[in-house]
Amino acid sequence: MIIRSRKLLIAMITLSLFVCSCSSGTDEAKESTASTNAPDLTEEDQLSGNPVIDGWYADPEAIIYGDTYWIYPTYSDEFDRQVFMDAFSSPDLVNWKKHERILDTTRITWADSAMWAPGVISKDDKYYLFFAANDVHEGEVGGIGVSVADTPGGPFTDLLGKPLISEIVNGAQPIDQFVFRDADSTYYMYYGGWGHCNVVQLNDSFTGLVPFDDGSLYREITPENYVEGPFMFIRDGKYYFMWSEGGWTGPDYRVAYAIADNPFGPFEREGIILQQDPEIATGAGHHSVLHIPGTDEYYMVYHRRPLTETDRNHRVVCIDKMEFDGEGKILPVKITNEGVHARLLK
Ligand code: FUB
Repeated sequence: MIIRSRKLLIAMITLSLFVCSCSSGTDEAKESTASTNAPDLTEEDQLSGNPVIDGWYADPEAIIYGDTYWIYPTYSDEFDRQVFMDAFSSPDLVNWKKHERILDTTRITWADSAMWAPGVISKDDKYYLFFAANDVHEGEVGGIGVSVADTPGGPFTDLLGKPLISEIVNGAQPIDQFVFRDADSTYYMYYGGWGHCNVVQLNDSFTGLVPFDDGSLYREITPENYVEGPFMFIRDGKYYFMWSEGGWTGPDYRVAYAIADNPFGPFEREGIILQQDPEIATGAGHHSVLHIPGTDEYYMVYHRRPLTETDRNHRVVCIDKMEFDGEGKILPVKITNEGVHARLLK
């Protein structure tokens, strides 16, 4: 269990003040006095800190299952070492538990590397994890797969025994899938790298695609500047479509968005809402959005690169508040070292 809290920080400050003002007594006694004297902060005063989880991880997909937050990230390492996925769960956004190897290539026979960007959703008491594998190019084996489990922490097993999408359609590499449940319970999947984004409709069992009215299976919806990492949510009946721009290996990777009346757009670019801050971190992008049901509270969960790092894989998962103005436009997210306050779901 990783624990970071403002309470602990204040206790440490109190301890150092106490140490400075005392000329006698054992270290043990000082410590115990310090913690007894720490202000009695409520749970909400605890802060997550950023990064919220330890280790090199990227492309976080955050979701709420019951009274628990989950983060499913890419393990950020060289492609040939990306042969598994871990997940993280938390009751409050502050204390996170690691679930190791919820999915790995021993259970996905056609995948051998580059397991990227989980897209997760639950349906009919099952938990689904869509993933990309093999960094697939034309004519190669790989692409977007579907795995399923009985619990959010897995183990996830291959639903199809082969990729759901392996071909390059409309120039989109089959990676970075996001599964979206529309208001009418239709399931769509947005996906695509290499600067192109497609949407497909999933069948009821997630084993195949449903043709659109015109008979096509794939519809390109690429907005201006789109590179990869699509995400969609509905607020007040409007469709918010978000994506990453720039190169994921560089400092100016960022997130932009559009608002539409329907899941197919057109998606007119509103502007950038997440980017690097020279005081905090670079390469902030490939995000997901957490919404607390029944409230107007939103969080952006994303990856970024610490200022000390230039290695492309040295990416960490962070969380910050996301807010709207009175007209429903998303305000630029301030990336922080503090993260967010504890937020129980119960
Ligand atoms: O983590 C591997 C790739 O990097 C993802 O698929 C892209 O979105 C980028 O974040």
